[in-house]
Amino acid sequence: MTSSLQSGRSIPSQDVLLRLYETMATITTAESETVGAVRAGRLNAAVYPVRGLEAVCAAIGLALETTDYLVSTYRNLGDAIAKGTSVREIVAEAYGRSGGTSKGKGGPMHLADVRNGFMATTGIVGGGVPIAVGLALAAQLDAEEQVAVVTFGDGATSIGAFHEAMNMAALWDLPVVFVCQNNQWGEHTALAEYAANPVLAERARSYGMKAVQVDGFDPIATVHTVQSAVDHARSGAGPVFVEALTYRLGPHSAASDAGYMPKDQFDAALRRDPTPSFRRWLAEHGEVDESELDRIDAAVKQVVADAMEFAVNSPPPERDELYLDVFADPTAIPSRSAVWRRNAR
Ligand SMILES: Cc1ncc(C[n+]2csc(CCOP(=O)(O)OP(=O)(O)O)c2C)c(N)n1
Ligand SMILES: [Mg+2]
Repeated sequence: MTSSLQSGRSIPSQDVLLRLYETMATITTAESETVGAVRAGRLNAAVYPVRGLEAVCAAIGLALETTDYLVSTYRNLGDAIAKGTSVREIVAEAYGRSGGTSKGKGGPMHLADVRNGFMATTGIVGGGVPIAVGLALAAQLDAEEQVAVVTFGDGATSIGAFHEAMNMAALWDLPVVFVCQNNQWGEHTALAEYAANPVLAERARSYGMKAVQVDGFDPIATVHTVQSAVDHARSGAGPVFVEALTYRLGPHSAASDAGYMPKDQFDAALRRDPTPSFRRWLAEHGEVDESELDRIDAAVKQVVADAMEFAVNSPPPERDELYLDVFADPTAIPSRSAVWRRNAR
């Protein structure tokens, strides 16, 4: 990676650099294993690759406390790892196994881990935005110093609920950070083909909130930007919109192809692939010893291999589990057939 990586910002401490690299490497490795399992037919689940988003996810993880809230999308592997959910539980959930975050009953598109403040993920594009605003409102009403962060794609900024939520957050100075993962694509449609104004941060500015763009392939710039956005929201100064400029380094979903993406554009983005580029930069600039990076890579490989094994060996949920965690008291809700039988008497 070039010197543009620093973007004129101060270089974080070695501890922060190492944590940043470790999280990014964990995301890249876990992604490669799970997507590989889908393609090999071993994992039958809706898995959405996060390649290209590693720095953005890791920066959010660094900026948040466990008690802070994070709401994500179907493209959630990196966010979940960065927020502190174990790779074991994430992969087991993808396999629909009892060792998963929701005992295998949610699946990868509905990953949630409330103990770690990873509150919800949804397959409804833009659906997480009002949920995060609600969490931020709760934090404000309770006078808690919590911040809610929500991640979503570029396409989500064209959804009505996004605009309703943005307006409310700005009006009430809610402690929420909107992180737009602008990967330049909404499924098979390029940003330039659906957005009259491709600067998505300007959509947020129109609601009177602070809005910034950052190179999401530059981990250090992203760490600085996300951290100051979280600090701003936590101080009570209102919401911030961060448009992280990235590129989708793969197909929309693990089961689809990427043939419609212009090859030159894709190759140019791949040359800036965040995790290997950051590794090279760390070693070349002497910020971290290469042997330390090797040690991290080996540990990460081990964590992911262990998670894959754990998931495959974890049993599916028992039948009795089906109605647990769904309603507060399943017996209080009559089934359709019970109501029909009663009415037929
Ligand atoms: C409300 C809604 N509309 C359409 C879809 C179908 N859909 C699934 S993913 C997707 C693309 C969204 O693009 P973007 O917000 O940029 O996120 P990305 O997938 O690029 O991360 C679409 C249109 C959906 N899931 N929900
Ligand atoms: Mg997108």
